[in-house]
Amino acid sequence: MARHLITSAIPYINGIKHLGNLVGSQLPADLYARYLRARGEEVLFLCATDEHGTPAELAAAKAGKPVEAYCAEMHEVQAEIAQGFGLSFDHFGRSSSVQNQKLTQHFAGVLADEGLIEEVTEKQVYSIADGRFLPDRYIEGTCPNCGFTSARGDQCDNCTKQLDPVDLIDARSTISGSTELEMRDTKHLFLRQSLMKDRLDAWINEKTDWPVLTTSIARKWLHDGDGLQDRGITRDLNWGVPVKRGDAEWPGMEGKVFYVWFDAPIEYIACAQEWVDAGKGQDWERWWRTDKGADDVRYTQFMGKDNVPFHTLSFPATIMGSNEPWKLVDYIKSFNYLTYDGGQFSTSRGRGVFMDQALDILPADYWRWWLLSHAPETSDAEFTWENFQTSVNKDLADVLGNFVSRITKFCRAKFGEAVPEAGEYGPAEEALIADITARVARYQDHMATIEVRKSAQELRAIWAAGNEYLQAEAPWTTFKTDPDKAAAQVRLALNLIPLYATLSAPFIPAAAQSMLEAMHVSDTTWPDDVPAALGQLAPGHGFEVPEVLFAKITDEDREAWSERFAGIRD
Ligand code: B3M
Ligand code: ZN
Repeated sequence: MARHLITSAIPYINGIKHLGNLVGSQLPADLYARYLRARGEEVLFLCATDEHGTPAELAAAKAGKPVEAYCAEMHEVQAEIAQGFGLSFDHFGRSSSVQNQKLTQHFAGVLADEGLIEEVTEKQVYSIADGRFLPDRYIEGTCPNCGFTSARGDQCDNCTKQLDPVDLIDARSTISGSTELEMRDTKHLFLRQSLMKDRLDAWINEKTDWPVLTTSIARKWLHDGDGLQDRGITRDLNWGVPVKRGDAEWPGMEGKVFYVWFDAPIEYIACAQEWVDAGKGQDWERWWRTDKGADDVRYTQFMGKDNVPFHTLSFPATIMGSNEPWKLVDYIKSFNYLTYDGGQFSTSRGRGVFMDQALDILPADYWRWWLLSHAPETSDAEFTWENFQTSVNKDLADVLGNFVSRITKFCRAKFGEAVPEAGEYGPAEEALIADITARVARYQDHMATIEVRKSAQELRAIWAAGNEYLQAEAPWTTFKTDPDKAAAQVRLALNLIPLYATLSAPFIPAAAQSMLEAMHVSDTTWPDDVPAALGQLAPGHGFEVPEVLFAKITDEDREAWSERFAGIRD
């Protein structure tokens, strides 16, 4: 049996993520982790906050807080929301951890020893008043193209023209407002990725089972234009992992930090160390070192398409270039974008529904179901309130919720709150069992290959099969002429509830738990043998009619929410 290492792209620390971020990485990763655990596989599921870089510094400054304090606070906020969504990380780490700092410095040192680091001197804007180099986002001025007075060093937000800081008229520091800026020489480290082009190319070519979205992006970066470029991995910033060569100082690099995209993926490894250091696990090396058992690990990464180049090229270049026995990713599941009501979700502009707001208005399962059943796998997907209302009401309330409520209530009314004993199964029951058995096999195939939408479709069909059976066999009618036959129909239908709960738990864990509790079932063993699982509730087994599992979304709700979320968040 393989062991499964699963990581989700680690969300930036600067603010709460929107539903588009969630469906592109953390949520499908959670679906897969929950499924594999349910199948009895050993899983290590890791995520963390991505805490370095200018966005973190800027967000902290905006919040009027020291960056360390800001990150510590936002980490807690994100951890709590992740829990609210039922994201079942084994550990939710922090890229600013000591473990990641040491490991990042280690990799830089080893890469330098391997001849893969080049020191490059370049010119950059220096602010005399602030006593520091300014990254592009810290420089503002008047756009030479349109006259907009708050154009950034890299781009004008008004006319979208790409800029160079030297193009700006009356350029000033956004930190102090000072216009005393000059170009100064600064030294940076470059990772010589270009030397590893052939190795990376050969490695990507082996990955014939990867999503086309993943490999096409990797190939584009490998072959388009000038091909794979060497990449600056250091920055003139205060906040980040200090540049060191292993444990040693790096002459000429004092006061500089590693670029956030260099240390962020290394956090996948450091996070496993954090997991051990937090007392939650025993041995991180058996997950990450191929000389310590990680050869048995199947490693799957989840991310949005914008993150693919860093995971197919840059991070593998770090791992391969080290020539140390680190585990490389086995499968990269990437996603397109989710759009919001005809436009983009946007963190910087506060457009769309954010994770905290979503949990404010409805339980996590409603969102989990909609997002996963509409996952942007083969193309971008659009969130609209109409579509959300329709899916929730149809799939969750009318199909699954209604099935559970109808059959438990009918049984209570006619036979009491225990599984009835009388009657035998006939051809209709055998047909339903055969149909569900075949569908469960397909569902498992889709889940194993992380076909998220297809899995959701098959699960919905499994729920619908129960409803159709009840509709066709109508135990409430049968009962009038043949109560024993009705008892057998009810017995089978009641047995579908714990089966549905176990199959559905990766998608809707809280509702699945309520279903099991109502049926007085604590055994969540996967139904490897569907016909046997459908005999799980023996005659006489007690149950309760559960509370309404899913409330319908009314037209008034939908209108109120679509209005509330039409604008932008402050
Ligand atoms: N934080 C970007 C993002 O949240 C970035 C991912 C890092 S994965 C190592 O989309
Ligand atoms: Zn402009």
